[in-house]
Amino acid sequence: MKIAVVGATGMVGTVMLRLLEERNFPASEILMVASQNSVGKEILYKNKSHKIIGLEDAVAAKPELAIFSAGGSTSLEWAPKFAAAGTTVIDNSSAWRMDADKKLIVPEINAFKLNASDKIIANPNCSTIQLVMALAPLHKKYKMKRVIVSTYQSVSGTGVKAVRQLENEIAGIRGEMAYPYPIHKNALPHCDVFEANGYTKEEMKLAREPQKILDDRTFSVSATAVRIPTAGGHSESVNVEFANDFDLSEVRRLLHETPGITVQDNPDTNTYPMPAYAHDKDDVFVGRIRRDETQPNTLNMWIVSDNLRKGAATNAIQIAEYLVENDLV
Ligand code: 11C
Repeated sequence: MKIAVVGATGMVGTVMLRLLEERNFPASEILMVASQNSVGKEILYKNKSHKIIGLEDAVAAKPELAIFSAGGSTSLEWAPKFAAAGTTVIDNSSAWRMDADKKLIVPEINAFKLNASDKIIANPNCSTIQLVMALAPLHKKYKMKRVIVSTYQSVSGTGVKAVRQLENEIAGIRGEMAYPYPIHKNALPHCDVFEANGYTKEEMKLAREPQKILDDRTFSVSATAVRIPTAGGHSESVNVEFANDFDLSEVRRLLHETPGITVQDNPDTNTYPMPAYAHDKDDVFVGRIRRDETQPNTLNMWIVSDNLRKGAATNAIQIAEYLVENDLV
């Protein structure tokens, strides 16, 4: 199997290569693909040096699979070209997620929908993935009506420029700004661009993507997305109103039994999910599970996950693994 990693030099691309190696992905050949100014440079993979190639050469090489993390405009232009050459594309950008003809996949929830004719498959937004991972088993059992989520998002979600901004501010160095304000000792209620309705694009992803992944438009999600000066992962405070009542110990059991979820929930020992712990792990961590005492059938919880792993690279590679294991590429 020949695979291409498009955006191999980026933050997600770098994690992707590390994971492909860690998980021993069955690739006989790996094409490192990046923008023109990186072409010709070398990347180390499995102790071997690989020359970076451009998109045109990568399409011509006809890999069976291409995993994209190169931004929306690159995906819009190039994913169809790869697909036309017979390559199955797994795309980590927002370009195709809400396209009615493309599937939006979190493997633990809806990989069963994939078939060999899916040539462009969308990977959801990072803050969506960790949210739906925890919501899916509870929705199945108690039926969600409304979700209110507030996020506390890592600077790594914005990219390398934002990570550098935080590092520079901590070190007292004046440098390039990824955000309109300092992020050190600050919290910005502003992830991605604002839309006409006053919400940010990130907030609207959280509102729309879960309905598509869970294939259900009977529940709604209202989101406030906040950038905080952390680097290890995204955190979410989540309030869920269900149609049916629940038992807290059953909620914990359902989450505990869900592959990909680790419950960390013991106030007696100060046990709860944190980005410093979730960093570099693949699971979604859930804790602070408690009843909302202000209204019936309503739950509060706290969800944390490494946004570059399960929120991006791990989820994309799990999709690739599913395609390979089920002979869909
Ligand atoms: C953030 N969620 O943390 C974004 C990063 O749509 O894939 C990923 C953007 C996307 O700002």
